[in-house]
Amino acid sequence: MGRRLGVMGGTFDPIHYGHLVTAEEALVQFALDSVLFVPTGQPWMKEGREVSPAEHRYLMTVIATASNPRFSVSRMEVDRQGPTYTVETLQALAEENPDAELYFITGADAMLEILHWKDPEEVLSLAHFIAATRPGYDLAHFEAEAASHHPKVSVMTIPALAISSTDIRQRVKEGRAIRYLVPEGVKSYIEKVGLYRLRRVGAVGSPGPAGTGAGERGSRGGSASPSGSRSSSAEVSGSDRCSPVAAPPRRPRPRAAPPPPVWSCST
Ligand code: DND
Repeated sequence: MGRRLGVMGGTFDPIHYGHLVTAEEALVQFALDSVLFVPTGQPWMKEGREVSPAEHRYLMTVIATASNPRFSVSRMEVDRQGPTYTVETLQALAEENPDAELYFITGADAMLEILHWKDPEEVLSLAHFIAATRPGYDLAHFEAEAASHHPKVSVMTIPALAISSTDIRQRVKEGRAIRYLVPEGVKSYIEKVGLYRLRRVGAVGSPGPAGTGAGERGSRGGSASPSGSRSSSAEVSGSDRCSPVAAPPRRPRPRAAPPPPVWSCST
């Protein structure tokens, strides 16, 4: 029997314990040999939304999976030019691993979107799909959708972890705790690089398969050093890029305090 290779695709902005539990459950429940995490390069379906640079998302995924010998991370989508399409990833993985059966792991809700992905029939022909549902998930809703009936789609129940990347980003922005939602190393990386704290500047266009509209913002914008010591102008606007400049003149008022400095960020 060939190897059973799990493929966990995601934007991972940031990766969290919900993603890791899902991959581990798939490994055990579907007797997979290993799981390959594949962070997206330019997730075209998130267009119009700011997405952190691919290099940061890739590094956080490496950090999060480092302690599990059966998890590894691919740069394939990060290094590929243009919008990220799963069909191209699965084609490349099938070619590189001719002895392996591919199992694409995804949340059930994301699974239902698959008919809107690029070349959905081809995607479904290249891999088995494991759709993860949490206890209490409305299975009737899932089963009512056409994609769930495909012979290559299986449902997997996982422990409920109401964690989302959206919530984590919001928490960081508001200075709230994210400990125990993400691995400690990912938390440290977010703090060190300053992700999610400030609004990023710059935009990268990424049309969808039908060439739809403007792309996501800043998904690949510049490369980050692995040490995270410096970010490019299209990434996080750190304090090293900001300096006080003279405040605009104000009408003098009796006993008025001096005007505060205005911060200007070079881009
Ligand atoms: P997301 O942006 O949803 O990733 O992307 C998932 C995959 O779909 C990626 O590989 C994309 O390239 C692919 N995709 C999307 C759209 C179009 C196309 C391809 C195309 O080819 O045209 P997230 O980082 O948000 O989440 C990663 C996975 O983890 C998802 O499957 C999500 O449902 C799941 N997840 C959870 N599972 C369990 N518990 C939680 C979860 N939070 C997210 N708490």
